[in-house]
Amino acid sequence: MAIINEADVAAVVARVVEEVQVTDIHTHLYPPGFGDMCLYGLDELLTYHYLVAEFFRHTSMDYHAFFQLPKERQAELVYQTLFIERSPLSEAQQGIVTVLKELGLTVDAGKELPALKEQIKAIPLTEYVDKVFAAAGVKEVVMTNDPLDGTERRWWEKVGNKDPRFKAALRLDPLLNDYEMYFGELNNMGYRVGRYLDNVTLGEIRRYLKEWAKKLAAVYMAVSLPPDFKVPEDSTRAHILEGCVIPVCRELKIPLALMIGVKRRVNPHLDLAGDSLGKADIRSIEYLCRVYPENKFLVTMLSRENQHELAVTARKFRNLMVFGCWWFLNNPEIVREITAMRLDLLGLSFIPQHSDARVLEQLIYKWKHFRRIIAGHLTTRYRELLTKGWPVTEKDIEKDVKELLGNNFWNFVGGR
Ligand code: RAT
Ligand code: ZN
Repeated sequence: MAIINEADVAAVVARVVEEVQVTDIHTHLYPPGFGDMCLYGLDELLTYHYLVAEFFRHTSMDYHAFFQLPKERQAELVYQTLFIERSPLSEAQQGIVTVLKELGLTVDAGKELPALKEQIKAIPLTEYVDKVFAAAGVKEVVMTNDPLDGTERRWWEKVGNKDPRFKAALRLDPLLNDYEMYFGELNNMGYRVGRYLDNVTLGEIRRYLKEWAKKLAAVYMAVSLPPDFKVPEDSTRAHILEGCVIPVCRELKIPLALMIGVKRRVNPHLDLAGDSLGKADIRSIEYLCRVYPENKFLVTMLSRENQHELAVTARKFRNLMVFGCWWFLNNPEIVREITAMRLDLLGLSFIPQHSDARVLEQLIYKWKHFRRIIAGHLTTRYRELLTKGWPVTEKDIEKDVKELLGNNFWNFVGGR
C-alpha cells in the first residue's frame, strides 16, 4: 500500500478515525428489550445528571421540588434555563446540540422543544437504536449490570439480553461498598451469607459472583471506589475483594475494572448529580497488580492529579490496562491533555475512551467529540514519523486506530 504524503496525513487520519466502529467499554445503557431501563429521547437527555448539576447553578429552585416534578417538566426547565436563556457552551450542553445536528433534526428559529421531540417520536424504537449506533460509529457497548438491583434482576430472570450489541459487566458497588445494606438481598436470592465474613459467607459470595457472571455472560466485573480506597486493609471491602472477587475473576479469566476516586453524595440533595471526586492512592493499584499477576485490571481514575502516576504504573505492570477519561475528566481540554500524555508514555497500549452514556443518544456526542481529539493527536504523531523518513501507510493507521478503539479491549479480556 502506498506511503502517505505529509500533506495528506490529516485527511487520511480523519477518515480512518471517522469510519472505525468503536467498542464502548463502559456505559450505563440497556438494550431496547429491557423496557423502561433503556433510556432515550430528549426528556432523558435533558435530565442527564451532568446537566441537572449545571441547571442548579442558575436557579434558586428547591432541589426536592425539582426532583418531584415529572421528567417532562424537569426537561423543560433545564432546556429553558440552559439552552434558551443563555447559550449552551459547556461540554454537556454542547453534547445536546451535537446530538440534534447528527440526528438531522431541524432546530427552528424559536428553538422549540416540542417540535424537536416530535421529530424523534416519529422514528420507531428499533430503527432508532440502529440509527443512533450508526450515527455514533459504535459497534457494541458494555453495560453496567447489577443483579442486586431487584428491577434489573427481574429483566435478567424473565427476559435476558437478546441484543448482541449490548455486552454485560457485573457491577459490584453494593457488594463491595455497602455490604451491610445488601447481604439481606443476597439471602433473598438464595445465598446463605451472613453479616460477618466467615468461611461460609465468603464461599457463598464467590458462588454469587460465579453464577451471575455466567448468567450475564459478563465480559468483566467492575466497581467504583472512593479516593480513600485501600488494599490490603482490614475492612469488609478489602476482604471481599481479595477473598472473593479476585479469585473468581481469575478463575473465570475476566478482568476486574476499578474506577477509583469518586466521593459519593457530597451534596445528597442533588441525587446522582451530587457526587464529586478526590485524589486516590496509586499504591493500592501497584499492590493488586504485583500480588495478583494472574489477574487483569482495567483501571480508570477520576482525579486529574492521578493521571500521570496511573500511566507510569501501567508501564510497570502488563496486567494493568488504563482506560477512559472518566466523568469530570470527559471535557475536551482535559481529554486532550490526558490522551497526549498516555500516547507519550504508553504508545498504543491503552484504551483511550469510553462514553459512560446513560441515555442512548449520548453515544453520538461522546464519540463525535472524542474522535476529533484523537484524530488531532494521531495526525501530529504520524506527521512526525514521515518528517523523520519513517514510511506510514493507510493500512498502518487503520490497524493502530482499531487497536485503540476496540482490539486492545478484546485482547485484554481474552480474545473472541
Ligand atoms: O458518569 C456517570 O454517569 C457517573 O454517574 C457514574 O455512573 C460513573 O460513571 C460510574 O460508573 O460510577
Ligand atoms: Zn459509569
